[in-house]
Amino acid sequence: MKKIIVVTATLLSLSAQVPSVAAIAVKNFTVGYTKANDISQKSFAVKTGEKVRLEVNPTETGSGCMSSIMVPGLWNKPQPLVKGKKIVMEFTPQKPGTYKITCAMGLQRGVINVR
Ligand SMILES: [Cu+2]
Repeated sequence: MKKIIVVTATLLSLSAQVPSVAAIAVKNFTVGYTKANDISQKSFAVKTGEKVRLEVNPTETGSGCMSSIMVPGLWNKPQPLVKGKKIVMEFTPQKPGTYKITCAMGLQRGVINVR
């Protein structure tokens, strides 16, 4: 009985040393948005296989054509730009290339370079 307890305790201490999934690196970008300047950073560089988290914090509500944001090929669901409403787009690029950041109809406002 004593032996079983010792083995169990050893296994528990070993498993505690295995890195958790949460330790995987995420490339974080936090940008603002205004109608006059659009997103506050227009160009982003990331690596294939790297998890990307792109956060947009609009301080104004968009109107007309550029009032939504998406990244065709990486984030395909247009998100409305609404004052005070945080947008979070998370994706892991699988192929190198140049991905446009656009409005819902595909007009370019920025770029994500994946190498
Ligand atoms: Cu548009």
